Amino acid sequence: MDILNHIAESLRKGEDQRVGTLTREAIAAGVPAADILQEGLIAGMNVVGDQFRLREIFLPDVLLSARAMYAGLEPLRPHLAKAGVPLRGKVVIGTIKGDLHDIGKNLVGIMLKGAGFEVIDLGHDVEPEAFVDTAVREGAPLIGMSALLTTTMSRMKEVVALIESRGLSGQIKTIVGGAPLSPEFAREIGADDYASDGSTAVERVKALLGVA
Ligand code: B12
Repeated sequence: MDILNHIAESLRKGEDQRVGTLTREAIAAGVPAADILQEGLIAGMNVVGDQFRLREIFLPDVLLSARAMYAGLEPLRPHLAKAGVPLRGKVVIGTIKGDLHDIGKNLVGIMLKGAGFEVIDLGHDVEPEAFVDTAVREGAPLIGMSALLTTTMSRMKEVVALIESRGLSGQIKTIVGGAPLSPEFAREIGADDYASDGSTAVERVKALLGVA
């Protein structure tokens, strides 16, 4: 079994220390960070998601795998975020109210930082007002929202509505993401854009803010 399969398998089993060690070994062996992320960590988490849906595993198992994901992301972080890129603008990100899933949102934050954006991360379970208040206070032209639950994704439209009701349309743009979302959903709630993964998010944010 190659090292990326080992990482995926250890993440699935929730072995956080092993995932951290294997990730460091893969980095030292020169495996590209993007491959470690996609074919190791995310591949393992996808299996966890499928097993959880089929009720083959339960919430405590998913929590252990989430902890293992973070153990792998930690050494990977500086390699995903390239150093020395000039600042390109501020982005406020967070996971919407009621939703505690933050792995994907954190990955998007890492990728945006790596591309030279200043990222203000409000964490998870974020009130719609907090997104808009922070963007106004910080002078950030973009809000990125994440949702992993079909029950919380609809709350994103409250942020879009707040931007409109405060007369900030055009000044503050929005981009949304998370596994249950789609470009159609983004259009439906009036968000400016949608991205399905971290690297697409970087491209879409650059386009929205008109930076090269
Ligand atoms: C890990 C996990 C958890 C962990 C979360 C730990 C953490 N700190 O995040 C824990 C154990 C806490 C958890 C809890 C729950 N979970 Co959960 N969880 C998952 C799981 C297995 C993986 C999610 C993940 O991290 N994926 C990996 C990341 C990298 O992918 P991602 O989040 O999709 O992010 C990428 C893109 O979507 C995009 N993206 C994400 N955010 C953003 C934001 C922007 C701005 C942009 C542009 C892009 C973008 O880029 C990211 C990077 O590529 C999913 C299954 C799945 N396949 O999604 C279930 C899943 C999301 N959970 C589910 C459920 C039901 C729950 C619970 C309700 C369970 C319960 N009975 O209590 C609770 C909810 C708690 C709450 N209030 O939020 C369901 C949701 C079903 C639904 N229809 O809504 C899923 C789909 C599992 C399933 N198959 O049933 N969960």
